[in-house]
Amino acid sequence: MSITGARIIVKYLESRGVRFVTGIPGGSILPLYDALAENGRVRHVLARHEQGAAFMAQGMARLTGLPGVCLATSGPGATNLVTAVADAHRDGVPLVCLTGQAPLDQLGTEAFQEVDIVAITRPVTKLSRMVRRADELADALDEAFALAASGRPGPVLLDIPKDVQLAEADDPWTSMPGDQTRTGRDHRPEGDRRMRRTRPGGVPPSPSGWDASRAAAMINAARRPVLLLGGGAARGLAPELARRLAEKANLPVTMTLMGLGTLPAGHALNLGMHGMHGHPAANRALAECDLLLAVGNRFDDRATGRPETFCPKARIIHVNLDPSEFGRILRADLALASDAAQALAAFLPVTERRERQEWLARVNRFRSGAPMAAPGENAGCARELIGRVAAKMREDAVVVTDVGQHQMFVAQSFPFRRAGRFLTSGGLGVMGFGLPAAIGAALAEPEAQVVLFTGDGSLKMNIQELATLADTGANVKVVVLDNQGLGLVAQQQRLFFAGRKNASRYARETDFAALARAFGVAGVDMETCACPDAALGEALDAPGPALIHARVDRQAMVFPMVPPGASNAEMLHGDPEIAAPGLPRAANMIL
Ligand SMILES: Cc1ncc(C[n+]2csc(CCOP(=O)(O)OP(=O)(O)O)c2C)c(N)n1
Ligand SMILES: [Mg+2]
Repeated sequence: MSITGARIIVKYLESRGVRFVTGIPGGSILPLYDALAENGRVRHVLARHEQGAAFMAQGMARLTGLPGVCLATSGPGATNLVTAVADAHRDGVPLVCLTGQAPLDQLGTEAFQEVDIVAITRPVTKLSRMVRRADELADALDEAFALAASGRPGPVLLDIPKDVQLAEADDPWTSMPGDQTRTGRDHRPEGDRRMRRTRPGGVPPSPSGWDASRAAAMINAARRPVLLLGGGAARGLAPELARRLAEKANLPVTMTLMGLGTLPAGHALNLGMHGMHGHPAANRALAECDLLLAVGNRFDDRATGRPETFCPKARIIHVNLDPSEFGRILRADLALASDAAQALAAFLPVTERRERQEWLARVNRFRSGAPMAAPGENAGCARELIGRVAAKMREDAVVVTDVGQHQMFVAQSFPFRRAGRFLTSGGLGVMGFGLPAAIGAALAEPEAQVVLFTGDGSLKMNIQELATLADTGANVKVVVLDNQGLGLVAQQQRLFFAGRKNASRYARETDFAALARAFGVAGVDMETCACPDAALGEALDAPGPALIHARVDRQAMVFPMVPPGASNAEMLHGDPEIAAPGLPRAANMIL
């Protein structure tokens, strides 16, 4: 029996257990949309911009660990995906993008909405390819899903000309009766179906090629060790194993932005985030440690500062699933290519119990000596509002941010209690990530409490998705920390460009609560309501979407801060002129 290429795609998605696809239709992908409508079992979420669609799919993928799927038409639809695809590539998020393309016989003729999206996305995908025959679609999809989820996850793009979607091919599910993987899959329960077609490449490589005892000997011999956890350690069993290893060997723990939540806030060994806006205690511990066990991280410059001054006294063990990360920024003494959980499980039995009282006492002194709040921060500050929201959230809430000062305030002060439930654009730092990612997360897990902390600049980058939020009724609470401008930019201008705030302040205020209502989302303005705290509580508790507009200090800056290009030891604790007038700048630096 033969079916169209478009039907093969939809049947494949269904058989794989894909519950949602996101996207916007257009001429060259209409056959696929028609097949989706005919099938009716894979739900399509209509975004208002393809970047929004891709970030929604990312939100689903970041929360569940399963590949998110987004669709776009050829030309502008496809190019609108690119920023979110690059973001998925940088943060290791499994994403499958399916784009329509001009018919095969028009390729290269500058046909209407023809663009070489395969070439455009090649540097920011694990694989980007055109599928030229309907009978290759099932295998191409197999490869795309396996590759997106295997090793270090990432995005894959399949470009599918319109005539390939319309062409007939043998039904891969009935034409290969001897092949178990393609027979009768539609009738199996979803969970059983989901990974059925994943090839062996989907299984993380076993650490059998290396010996955990060498790493354990280094950990055992260390007097001042630190365990550093990145985003790769935030999934599956890794957080629990990391906690057990840290407790057994008394390793103080620091996390990257992507790793936050892996060890719960408040844990005695938790030093918080390190790096540019990290906790001074974490940066000091790294400056003094004699052994760094780094798991699932990639030594991003925002985390390491000037690399040659990072952990200057330490031997370094680097565990990463992707060997191409080794030596890119720092040369480790021992580099182990492994999934985080497998490596931690291998270290645990061979790592010895140690008290390390002197080191822990020293690290605790760092912690009590350097508060996170900058001198002069007032009660109307972002940090305080984040704390109030956090106090009203469940422990398993999903926290999403955009990019800017508000993101760093959240990273510094939200008490993350669960691993894998903090969604933020780390490596690429994309303003506009937050709203669509939060919608995706809420759709993937409808029972979850999802809160988005966004900035007035970032929200405007994908504000059109408020309409999608209203359509879907997804349970997202949008908290806008409005400082009337591009706060993080203004901060750098103030600190490093003699205060010349060019193009970082908005002339007019936006009435975000009214805007939300215009889109069909409940809007609360904290300034105009009689009892702001009660209004905040009510908005957070009410089911379904809501936007909370809060004004925050326009002058506030995020401290501590390592100036770009400086060493993590050169942390500023406050604006020298504001926080400590008259003092030389060096007095505000640690070490
Ligand atoms: C798409 C994109 N464009 C520009 C930037 C550069 N940038 C980083 S933070 C920032 C300001 C963000 O403003 P807002 O969302 O209001 O956050 P705030 O810093 O004010 O809290 C800008 C422009 C970026 N990260 N992403
Ligand atoms: Mg702002």
